Amino acid sequence: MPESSGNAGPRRQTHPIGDTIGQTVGVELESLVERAQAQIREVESLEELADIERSFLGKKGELTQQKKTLGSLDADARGAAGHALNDAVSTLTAVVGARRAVLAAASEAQQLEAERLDLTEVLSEVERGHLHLVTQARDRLEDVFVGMGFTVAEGPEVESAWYNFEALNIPEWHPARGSFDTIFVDLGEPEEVMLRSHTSPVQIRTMENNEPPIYIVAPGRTFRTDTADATHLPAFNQIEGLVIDRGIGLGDLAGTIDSFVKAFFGHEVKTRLRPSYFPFTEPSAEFDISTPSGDWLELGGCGVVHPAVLRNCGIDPEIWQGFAFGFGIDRLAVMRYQLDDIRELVNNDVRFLSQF
Ligand code: FA5
Repeated sequence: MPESSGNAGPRRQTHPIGDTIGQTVGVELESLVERAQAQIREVESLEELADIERSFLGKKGELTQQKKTLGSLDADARGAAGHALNDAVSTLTAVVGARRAVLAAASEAQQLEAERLDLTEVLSEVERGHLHLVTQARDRLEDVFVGMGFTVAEGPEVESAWYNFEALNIPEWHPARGSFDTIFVDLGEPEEVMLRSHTSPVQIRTMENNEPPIYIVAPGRTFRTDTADATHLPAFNQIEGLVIDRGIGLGDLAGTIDSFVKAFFGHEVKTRLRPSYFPFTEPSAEFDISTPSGDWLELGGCGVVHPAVLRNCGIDPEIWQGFAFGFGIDRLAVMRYQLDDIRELVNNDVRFLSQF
């Protein structure tokens, strides 16, 4: 139904504040409401808004005080002034509510902005790390050998006496056993479980589990009671090589070592074999590489796989022959990067490591 039906309009208009006191109340109220609205419009924080709300609408607020004057008016004027006061309270409550909503939204937006993470931000100076020298050398060795047709094998760092010694033709009484400076683990029979002192046990594990022909390299950590000095670490890395095929001899070993050294160090570097002794190879040799100053540097040991080792792994030495080699990756990194002391590799001095 349309509102202008000829009936009485809103109460405020049908009950004008008639008498003097009523007029006084009406005028004061109007200016109070205007003053309050102006203050509310200008307020910039929720806390200040709450103060203003309290000062007009609170228990001791100005509007509440006005209500207390109603008792001194006559009945008619009291009714009109009462309505006017209630209207003023509702108006101000609505204005405070609207302002509070605006301020709350602004404060939330401000907080979101402060907590914003710019995922598209590009940092200009990113300090990138890189692989450790020994890891770089190991990766490169694997690449070179894989390029020559080898696959990469692995074995455990904790070994039994069988794999670390006996299957490699080093029985308990053998003097070579003492030369490996083994670190034993306090498990099972005394001196039966140990940290592997070389990567040669991986030869045995590979031959036990694979039919020849075999062409593997096995890089990994090895451990000895050696005291750390310029050329020794108690925990160091070796890489083992093993080839088992028909008609393999010392010439294949020498050719393989020479090819690998030239691929790793460069074509100008020469290699040589010197007679040596290992119980698991016969004949055995140490292999050296030439240095720019004309000296020779020992890189590792090698030899033709001993028939007893083949038999220990169930391989018939009448049909299959092979060669093996093993050398220190840390010492190789020392040579390649011309370091003075092998301990630099484990001091973890970032100023040193970041140069490579
Ligand atoms: C062996 O460990 C034999 N298993 C190598 C081998 C494999 C011979 C296959 C024949 C056939 P040797 O003890 O010499 O050999 O160690 C080989 C290389 O490991 C050394 O030439 C050296 O480069 C490195 N090496 C040995 N002890 C340490 C150490 N404490 N710190 C750093 N590198 C070491």
